[in-house]
Amino acid sequence: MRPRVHLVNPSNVSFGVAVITPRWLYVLAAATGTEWGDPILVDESLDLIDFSTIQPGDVVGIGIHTGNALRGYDIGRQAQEQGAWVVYGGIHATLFPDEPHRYGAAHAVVRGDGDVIWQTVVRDCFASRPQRVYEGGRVTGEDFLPARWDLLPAGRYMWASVQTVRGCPKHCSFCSVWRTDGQEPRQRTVDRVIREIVELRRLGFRFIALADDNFYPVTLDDLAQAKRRSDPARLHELEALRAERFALMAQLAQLPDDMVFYTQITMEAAEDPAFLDAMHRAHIHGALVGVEAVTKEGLKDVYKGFNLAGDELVARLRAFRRHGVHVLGSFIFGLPSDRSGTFEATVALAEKAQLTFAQFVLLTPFPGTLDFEKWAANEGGQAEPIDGVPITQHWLIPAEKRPNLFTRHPTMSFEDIRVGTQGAWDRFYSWPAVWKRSRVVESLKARLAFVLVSKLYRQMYANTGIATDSARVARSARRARWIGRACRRLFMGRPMPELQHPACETAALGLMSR
Ligand code: B12
Ligand code: SF4
Repeated sequence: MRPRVHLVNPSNVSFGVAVITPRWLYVLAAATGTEWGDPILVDESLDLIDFSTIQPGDVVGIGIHTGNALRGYDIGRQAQEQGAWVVYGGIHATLFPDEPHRYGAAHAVVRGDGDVIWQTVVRDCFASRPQRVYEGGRVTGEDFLPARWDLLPAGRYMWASVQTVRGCPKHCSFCSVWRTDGQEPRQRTVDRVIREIVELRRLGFRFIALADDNFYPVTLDDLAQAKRRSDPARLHELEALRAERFALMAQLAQLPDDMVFYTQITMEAAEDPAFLDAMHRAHIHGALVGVEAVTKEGLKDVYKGFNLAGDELVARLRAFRRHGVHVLGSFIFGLPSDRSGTFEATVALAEKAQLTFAQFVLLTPFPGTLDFEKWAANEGGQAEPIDGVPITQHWLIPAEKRPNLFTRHPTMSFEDIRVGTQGAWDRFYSWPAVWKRSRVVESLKARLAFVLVSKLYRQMYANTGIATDSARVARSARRARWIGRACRRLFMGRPMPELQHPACETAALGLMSR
């Protein structure tokens, strides 16, 4: 039989359905080309891999972030036993290119973007001469490949994901994006983004997550600073990036009215009413805003001085809602300045700021971040190893033994923080609170859908991530699977194979004139 290419998205928990498509899987599928037939795609957040599909001589590409690296290594070792060529990529492999060789039976590791380099890697493997490490680099916005959506399994995902920009100019201490993806925004060509979205809407996807690092890479303040510094070249560059964002939103606005986009954005967009209005017209009805902390001290802890605290914070968050953009506020617990009252105060602020959704995550020193470096150099290095694994390599500790929190807190115990965090989820997603918030939509059916989605979100992200007790995790995964199945239909629209858009016409004309 002809050797095949497999691409695997590892996961410790399979829900049977998933909220968002793992975009890398479908982008790498496009990068594979068709010379070796269509690649076989496995997303373990749906179903576990079946190793019997792997034949000797096949290529198995595994994408890992820090949280799923250990499962990825397990898959790699088993794939190698089947006689396959094993290749790793993704943010974790980019940060630690030696690790997959040591623990995951890697033949090769790709650092950076896979779009351009992947075919070379596959060809080298099939020729039995893979290199130890390949540098995929940071490809330009024009070179980002559109995903192979024709390979999507039907009815398994609620949201598709399309990327419009990579890189973020900020430098938050808990985030590795600005270091791995760079601080210079790489924006994709507008027509290419729209063509992918039209393809997805034709398939029936109404809900699309814009898998961007930061949808608002140029702030009004950046423009003012460039003007003040009398830096015309920089000013021109920034204005061009901003104009491109508006051009994209103008095209998104021409899509059917039933479409809903969701993105990730910094809070500064709240000061830019023209941008927020353009987002609303573009059907971008939701955005994850990294609020992180509700006090000035907390913001200083995470180098996020550009956020506001207290009542000013409430006013900024409400501005999104006033302009028709619902906010999923993201908060971090376990910061050095947090105290026992922080949990209640954060939920109270989230409610006052009229957030539609919220997530409360535990401070985790992810590698590649400033926080990690500081932590590893200080307390992390002194902590007792678990199962012989130093805590500074926490991702290599088996999931059931892995602590949920790593950073020692000056006044609270790990358990205090875990319980406080669980309490924040419980309070924000209690039945009465969710029912009250469901007023954001009108019909009874939509309100019920809102309730289901809120509960699903909570089961998937809170209980499976924070609970220390494995029975509770398993129960939550079961509930999420059940709610997920019930929700799935709510998200799909009527397929629109006839859908047209000016961006698609331009593409067709381009093809005819070639
Ligand atoms: C969209 C997104 C999400 C979405 C959707 C996730 C999904 N299902 O796809 C949501 C909101 C659900 C999410 C959740 C989380 N996310 Co997230 N997410 C992102 C984001 C912004 C974009 C990812 C994306 O789709 N990019 C587009 C694709 C095409 O790019 P890519 O994945 O980088 O893949 C390219 C290369 O890496 C490479 N590549 C990737 N895999 C492979 C494999 C092979 C074989 C090869 C050759 C190449 C290759 O080629 C690809 C094409 O160029 C990234 C930021 C980032 N810059 O990566 C964070 C990011 C991946 N998330 C992160 C985190 C921490 C999380 C959460 C843990 C947050 C939380 N506390 O709950 C959860 C974990 C969820 C989970 N269990 O997976 C971190 C990971 C850090 C780390 N060291 O691992 C990132 C980097 C953001 C950050 N702030 O640091 N996330
Ligand atoms: S957390 Fe968000 S704003 Fe901060 S550097 Fe990362 S992507 Fe940029």
